[in-house]
This record gives sequence, C-alpha cells and structure tokens, in this order.
Amino acid sequence: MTTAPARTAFEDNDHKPVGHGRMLRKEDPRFIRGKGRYIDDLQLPGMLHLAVLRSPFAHAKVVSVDTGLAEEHPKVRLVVTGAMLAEKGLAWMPTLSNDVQAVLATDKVRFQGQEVAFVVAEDRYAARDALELIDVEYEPLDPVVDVRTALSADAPVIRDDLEGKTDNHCFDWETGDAAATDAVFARADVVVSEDIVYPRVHPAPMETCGAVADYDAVDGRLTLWSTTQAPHAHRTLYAIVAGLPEHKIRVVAPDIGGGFGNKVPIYPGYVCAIVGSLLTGKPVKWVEDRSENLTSTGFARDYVMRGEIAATADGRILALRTHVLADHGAFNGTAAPLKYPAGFFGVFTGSYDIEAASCKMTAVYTNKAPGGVAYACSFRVTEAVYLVERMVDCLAYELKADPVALRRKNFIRPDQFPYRTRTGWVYDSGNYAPTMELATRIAGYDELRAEQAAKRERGELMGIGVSFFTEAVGAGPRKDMDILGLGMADGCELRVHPTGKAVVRLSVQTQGQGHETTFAQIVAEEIGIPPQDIEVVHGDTDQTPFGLGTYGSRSTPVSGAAAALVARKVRDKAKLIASGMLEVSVADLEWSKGAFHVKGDPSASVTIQDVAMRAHGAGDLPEGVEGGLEAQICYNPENLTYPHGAYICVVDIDPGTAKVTVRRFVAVDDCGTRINPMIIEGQVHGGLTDGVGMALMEMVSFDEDGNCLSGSLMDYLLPTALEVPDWETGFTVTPSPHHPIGAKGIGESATVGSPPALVNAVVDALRPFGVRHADMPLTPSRVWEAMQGRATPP
Ligand code: MCN
Ligand code: CUM
Repeated sequence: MTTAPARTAFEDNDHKPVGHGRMLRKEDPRFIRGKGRYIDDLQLPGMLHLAVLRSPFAHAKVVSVDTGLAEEHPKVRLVVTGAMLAEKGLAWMPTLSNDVQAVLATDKVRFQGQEVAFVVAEDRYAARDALELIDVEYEPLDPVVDVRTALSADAPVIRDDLEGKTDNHCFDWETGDAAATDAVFARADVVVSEDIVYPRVHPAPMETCGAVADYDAVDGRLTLWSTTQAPHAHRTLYAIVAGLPEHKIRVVAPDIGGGFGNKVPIYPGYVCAIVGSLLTGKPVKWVEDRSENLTSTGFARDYVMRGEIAATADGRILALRTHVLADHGAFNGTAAPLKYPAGFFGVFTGSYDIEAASCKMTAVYTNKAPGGVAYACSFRVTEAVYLVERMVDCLAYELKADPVALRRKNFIRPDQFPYRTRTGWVYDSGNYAPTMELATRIAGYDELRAEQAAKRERGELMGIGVSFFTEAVGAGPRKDMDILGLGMADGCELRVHPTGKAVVRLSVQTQGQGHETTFAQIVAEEIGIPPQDIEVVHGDTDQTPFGLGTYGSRSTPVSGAAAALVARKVRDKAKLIASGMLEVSVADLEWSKGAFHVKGDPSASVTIQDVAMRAHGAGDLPEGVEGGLEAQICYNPENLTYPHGAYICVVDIDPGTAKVTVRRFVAVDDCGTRINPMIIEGQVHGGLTDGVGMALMEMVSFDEDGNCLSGSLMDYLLPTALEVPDWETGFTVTPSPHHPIGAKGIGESATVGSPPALVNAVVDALRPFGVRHADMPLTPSRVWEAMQGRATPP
C-alpha cells in the first residue's frame, strides 16, 4: 500500500520520463489553443443543415403532419416525416436494450421532445425557421408521469406499438436469494427500512450531441462524424438498421466535449442525418441545442428504492433486501450488457461481508425521454452504492453507532478476496481498512466529531458524512457480456516505425479522459519508447481495430490491458531480433526499460530503437522472424475490476435558510496501479463535482402533463467552482490480480461514491431534528422540509 500525505497529490512516480507517471496531457496544447475539432467545427463543401421538429406533448396521437408550407421555403431542400421513413422501413430502430424506438413518430408521440419530423435546409437558421411551417395535428392523450401509478389498471398504455401490450410494464428482474434473505431478516435483532429515491438526472455534457453524415452515392460509402462513445458498435448497428454494408461505413468520433454516458446510445438525430444525406446526396449536419439535449437524450438514474437492512444488536450487518421501481421512460434505451437489464445494480451489497441479499426490480414505461444508464454511473453502480451506503447510515442512526466504525466492522477482509458476493459478483481484490483509515486521517475525523459536538451545543448545524464504495468496472468477459450480441472485448494494434517511433490504435474513444496521453504511457512502460514518441489513434473505425467503446470506465480495464499486452507482444518479437543482433540466445538477454542487454555483459546492448531499425532494415533477421515490428490483439477480460474508495464530507447548514455548504471533502481512491496520477486526480475532481450537483442541485422533473421542467441550464442546475470545496484527495494501491498491469478503472468512481457521502453528511447535520433520511437533491427547500419533520415531496 502507498499512501499520500494529506492535501498533496504528488507521488512516487511523479517524474518518470518513460511509462506511468504524472505527465502533462498530450491533447492539451490543442485544446488550450482552441484547436480542438468538434462536430460543429466540421465544414464540408455543399453541406446542408438539419433541424428536428419535436413533440410539445408528452403523450398524443399524431393525426396528421402537413409539410407543404415548409417545403415551399426557398432554402429548404428536404422535409421528412415518420410516414416517409416508415415507407423505407426506417421509422423504428433498435435500442441498446433490444427494445425499439421511433426515429420519427408515426402513430403517437410518447414523450415531450420526441422527434416528429426533420427539415434539411441550406443553413441552420432556415432549417429552424422551417420547422415552424410544419403543421402537426395532435390528439392529446393522458400522460403517464408518476412511476408509482404507471402500472395501475387505468393507466393509459404507452407502448401500444408493441404487439399485445396491455400495460406499461417494461421488465422484471431479480437477483440474490429471496428465501434465504427473508430467513435472515426473520432472526435479526434489528431491521431498518427506508424509502430512497435516486432522482432522474442528466449528464449534460458541455458539447451537445450532433453528427455530420456524408453519403457518397458513387462508391456507396457513408462517412458519419458523430458524437459517439462507441464508434465501432455504432457502425455495426447502422449496418444492421440501414442495411448498408459495414465495410462501406466509416464512423468518426472527432474531439468530444464530454460524454458521461450521454453519447453511448444511437439517437434519432444521427439516423435523420444519415437519411438526409442519402436523400439529398449532400453532407448533412445536425447539432442539437441545449434544450434538445436536456429533454430528449439519455437521462440517468430514476430509481425508486425501498431498502431494508438487517443486523445484530452489536452492529454486524446480516442481510440487505431491496425492491426497486425503475422508470425507463417511453422506450427502453438503457445502454447495458444484454443480460444485465439493471446494469450492475447487483453489487448493492457494497463492501460488506453479509449473509444474504436479494433484490426485486420492476421497470416501467412512462411518458418521459428514454435512457437510464448514463452520467458516470458504472452501469448503475451509482444507484447500488447510494442504496447500501444510505442504508448503512440508517442502521448507524438506529444503533447510535459511529458510521466509520460500523463500516469497518463489516468490511470484506483482505484474506477473503477474490470475494464472491451473495448476488454472485466476484470482487477481484480489495483492502478496505487502510483506505478508510487514510480518509479518516486526512479528514481528522475524531477532531471533526469533537467540533461537531461543540457546535451542536450551540445550535449550529454541522454534518460529517462517510461513504465507502466498491465499483464494478471493465465490462466485460464476453461469456457473460455483450451489447446487442456484440461481445465486449477490445482490439488494439501497435506499430513501431523504423526510427523507433510508434503508433498505437485503440478501439476506445476519449471524451476528455486523456487517452492520448495515458495509452501512450501504458505502451511506453512496456516497450521503453518515450510516450512523446507514441501516437495514439482512436475514434475512427477506418483507422482502428474493432472494440466496444468507452463507457462503464472500461477503457483502462479492457483496452488498457490490450495496449499493455500488444506492447509485450511487440517486445517479444523485438527480443528475437535483438538476440540476432547481439549474437546470443534469447535466454541470455535481459530487458531493462528500452533496451536488451546481454546478461553479465552490460556493454553489449541494443535499444528498442536499434531493434526497430533492424526489423525494417537491410540484413538478415533470425530464422523464422518476419520483418517489421508490429502486432495486433483482441483482449477479452477475464473479470471486471473492482476499484474502491472511502469518502468523507463535512457540511454546514444555515439554520435560518437551510442552505447546505460543503466545507470539506476528502476522497481516497484505490484504482489499483495508477497510470497517470494527474489525470486520475482530474477524473476524481470531476466526479466529486458531479456528486455535489446530484446531491444538492440537479434533478430532471416533470409536471403532471409530462412537461419537462428542466429543459435549460436555468432550471437544470449544474455545480460550478462556487459550490465546491478544495478537494482533498489521497490514494491506496491494491492492484487487480487479473489485469496485466494491475490497473482498475477510475472514470466514474467519484460520481458513484460522492452522493452518499454528501447526503449522509446533510442527514448527520439534521440529527437534532430526528431526520434519518431525505431525498436528493437537497435544495434549501427540501432541507427545510426535513427540518420541519416533513418528508420530501415527490
Ligand atoms: N487512469 C489511470 N490509471 C488508472 C485508471 C485510469 O491513469 N488506474 C486514467 C485512464 O488512463 C484514463 C482515465 O484515467 O485516461 C479514465 O480511465 P477509465 O477509468 O478507464 O475510464 P474511461 O477512460 O473508460 O472513461 C470513461 C468514464 C466514464 S464511463 C464516464 S461516464 C466519464 C468518465 O470516464 N465521462 C467523462 N470521465 C470523464 N471525463 C471527462 N473529461 N469527460 C467525460 O465525458
Ligand atoms: Cu454510465 S456513464 Mo459512462 O459508462 O459512459
């Protein structure tokens, strides 16, 4: 274990010239000069612009769509309706969860903001103007807005497009052992239950979604530049949906201004852009505006959970039980491995060694935008961790136990790893106590408790919140995990050029995580070429091997492993060549970063650059060795990786206004081997900020007619530097035993771990009012309600 002193981020591997270390980001010179290349920067000759007409109603019959006036607009080239798409068999497309979703509405609109028609015009303004010339006659229907009544007998049926559908039931899902869990609950000394809502939130990336489609009718090639986190998977789906041959489709993800899961699904807008280009023969650009992004693209969470925890009187946690009502919106657009309709919610047993657990989930359709798995969620580990970490605090409340001590007492012990949970997940490695210990040390936990006691005497409201999480990231072993039948393995290719410079080609795609830097560092560590001499190519299906893309913090666990292994493969070949150059057997060679040495003769050595030249140069290579120095692999992970962390938050609440101020936040993360500490710190800072947003400010809400009330950043509040404290970070290192370099993912850890710490802190501050739980977002009005002893309004 390595530990960082409090309030510093500098580490042992700070200044390594080669390999893992705190290296500045290679992509930043481009970004800080304003030279990033985003979708909307793309200008092609003759390019046309597309705008989408969206439904004002949450639920309505589409009686007629009259496009006559719009077509007369002098700058309009094309107007397309659902009926026109239906003629081509393109009105519906599959979602990532094997449901179907309307590209353009034909029969009904099912959420406010749903795509109804599109216009392609000579410029963006004309396209927008012409939308107003389209006359749609709607016949409004009662909307289903409240997830709790979606299944009642008189609820209107939203998905009457599905054959035989007579209700709004989406799916049921169960995990764990219900009977065993009930038995443990029956003999427990203490049982605590609580209703917990994880509200609907939105990833709200800085750049909204968009695409430029360019169909070349002569050679039948489609190029689609789009804001996608998964270019290869999208290419395959376009091939399947549009019937275009896959080798004629090129999907390019240029620079992406934040994804956070929002850019995993295929949106109707992308398909409309493709149709627009097919029909006009011109490149067509579609870029949505902020409101379109907030109201119609993949949301996150929206779980209504009943949690129950059973324990002994002295605080030994015995079992967890939960019932979940999941709101999936109008189409099940969840992006998750097919066998996992609730994502990885099954890890809701958290970091604790318990006897039994069970979960029963019912998912329903409502008249809201589709989505569900997004916003740095680790495939719903966010919801799972929030549930268990709130329940452990509810138990601490009832037992009058210290939340740190209660957690420590129940941790899975280091000797129990690999640890199989009661819901069947195998945690690869973990060492929880030292991580918790470091967090309490940085925070000065005992002093904080003393300060709190003194303040309570004076009627001041100070809260200390703790959370501990274990994530499951790196989907995933292809025997269990696929997206619409595509196995979740990743290709990687490495070429070393004659002069010893290298190019590594990845199937994953960065949205700001710094892959151009960190993947160069992984390869550098393995073959000793400086990271500056290694170019990372990604985000272009024509340039990179197939793989499933970036989400679920899988890039490091899966593609990171691929990059290390492909580099080792190249190094193995380099060793054969070096043995020829040094005229010794392979067994007599030693590798030390960047060069092969003859054992016992330090003067006899060749560098990797020497070998690269030889591999391409004149002269003989050893028997059976081909020229060139390159390799390709496809990596199928053996298991997920399970990073963990301990977070401690300190809040002050103004007793007069109920406003919460986050005074301090300590985050100790363990993501195994750390590739770039600076980038990790950036990921953690971002995720913690997300956590403050969700815990205190963010919520997608609807009125009773299904109007989305958070369609702008005036209403959907995002945190800024003003709402967040100076983050205090630390780390421990528990390598993954099955990952070639021991690395685990980090990209979503802080978003997963921080909301419970914050809510636990607020609830802790409200202890004098007898508050055991209050739902996010803890706005002043909600905190005020809690102080008055009233439950959170839905
Ligand atoms: N890293 C490291 N050492 C480790 C683990 C990771 O140095 N042990 C580095 C990686 O090399 C990478 C970064 O940290 O540069 C994140 O790695 P990883 O945890 O593998 O996550 P991904 O690269 O797969 O990123 C996806 C993850 C997800 S799913 C969401 S959602 C999210 C997140 O990343 N979206 C982001 N962080 C984001 N950060 C930015 N700036 N923008 C987004 O859209
Ligand atoms: Cu769940 S958001 Mo990320 O996995 O792209």
